[in-house]
Amino acid sequence: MEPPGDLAALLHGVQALRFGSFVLKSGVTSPVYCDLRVIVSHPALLNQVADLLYQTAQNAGIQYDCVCGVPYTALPLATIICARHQLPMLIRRKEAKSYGTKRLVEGTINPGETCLIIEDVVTSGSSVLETVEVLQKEGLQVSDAIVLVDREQGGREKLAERGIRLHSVCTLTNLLQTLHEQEKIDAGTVQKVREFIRQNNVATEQNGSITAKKPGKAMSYASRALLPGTHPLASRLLTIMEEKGTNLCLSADVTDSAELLQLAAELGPSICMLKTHVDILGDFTPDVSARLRVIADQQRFLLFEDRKFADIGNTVKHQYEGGIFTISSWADVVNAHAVPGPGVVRGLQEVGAALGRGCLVIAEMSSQGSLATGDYTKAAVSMAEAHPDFVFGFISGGRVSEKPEFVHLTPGVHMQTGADSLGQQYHSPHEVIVKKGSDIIIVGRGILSVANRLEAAEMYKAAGWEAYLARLSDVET
Ligand code: S5P
Repeated sequence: MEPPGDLAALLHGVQALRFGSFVLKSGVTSPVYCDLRVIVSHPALLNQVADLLYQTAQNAGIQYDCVCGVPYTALPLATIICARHQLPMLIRRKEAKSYGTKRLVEGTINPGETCLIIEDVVTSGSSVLETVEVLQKEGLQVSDAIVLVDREQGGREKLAERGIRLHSVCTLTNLLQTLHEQEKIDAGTVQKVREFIRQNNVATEQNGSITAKKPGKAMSYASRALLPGTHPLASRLLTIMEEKGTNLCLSADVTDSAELLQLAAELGPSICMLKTHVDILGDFTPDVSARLRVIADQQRFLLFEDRKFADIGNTVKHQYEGGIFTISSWADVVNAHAVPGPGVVRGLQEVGAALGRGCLVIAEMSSQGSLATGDYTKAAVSMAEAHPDFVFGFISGGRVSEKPEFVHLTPGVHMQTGADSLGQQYHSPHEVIVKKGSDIIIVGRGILSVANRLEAAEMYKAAGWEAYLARLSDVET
């Protein structure tokens, strides 16, 4: 949801957002100060902010039983939301009473229920986490927090590492942009604040440059999205994954266009990517890819045409751009075999780079007897890493590159491990994500051959995500 254009001006107008020089609790001097305590004196704005927070939760499709505001600024906001929408509320005490019940949470707690967190501003995420921990100790489930302003200083990643998704109405960057457009702040201020955000990120190292603290295996998708070397398409993908809570790519290997479009629409919320083989459709027309594009944009997933280009650069250029499929006009992602050498990537890049597309290099294959092993795999990885402006990841059995900017996608995933009659070999989501360190599970028949495909997709989504969270918390690595 886009925040209304006047939100920035209103917050600035009541001095909830100020620019200058402020010494923060931590002792650091900040060029921006964002504190919403003052909005209780402005009832219309208070209501508007509460509405925006509620709408953000609705738009994200979050299911919850009760609401808790992080004390104290978000308490009136949570109160308005709960009163207006008839939702039970919980109040977290900052200190337990020294007399009486000594409770840390007021209100009726029903263990097992899901509680939504409301917050005004997130910087490091620590205030949200404190509240989450108190609620979890009471037996409540907490997986989502809604915030008005994300200061983009690493709080989102910190929370994600603890299994909490942060949904923000707007970011400090959004507010800066709007105020600059409205000529309320000058370019120098925008620059100073941007630099401050960059230098003061809890998800980065002390020297202020955004670098990976740990290799890709233990970093969150969200923090990898922020690395300076991450391809913009990979950033988008990693952000979608974190926001939707899914690392599932559906391999939509069907031969009928209507069925493909129906799958995209119905399973869209469960996936971060839809993989196609458009050349197996018996009734392909350009209208099919156009419609697929609309669904992908609406439902926020990427389109991956699994064309596996494997020819000289000049030929793959034509195959990518032309023919009846005009793949580059609609597919975000394509893949290439390394066998022709780097010319295949360069040819594809000539067509795709300007369109903002990206490519995966096939470093390993899931099929029995595959020749893509050992030195071939190493050479494929080097080829990919040498073209970071276009190649953003791999098709592989597990993690083949130590660079956290690169994304690994693994096919041959099924709850029932084993093989099919033609040499496909299957591993479980847990094995692929936790043991092999891949990022995305590609599932075809595990979902397509089940009567209730949506239910199966949700099951793979949950299994993939659970494995990712286990990897983050280093549980079973
Ligand atoms: O090594 C590979 C690479 C790919 S992209 N092994 C694969 O199976 N694939 C593709 O993943 C394959 O073309 C198919 O579309 C999908 C696996 O389908 P499933 O039904 O076996 O899950």
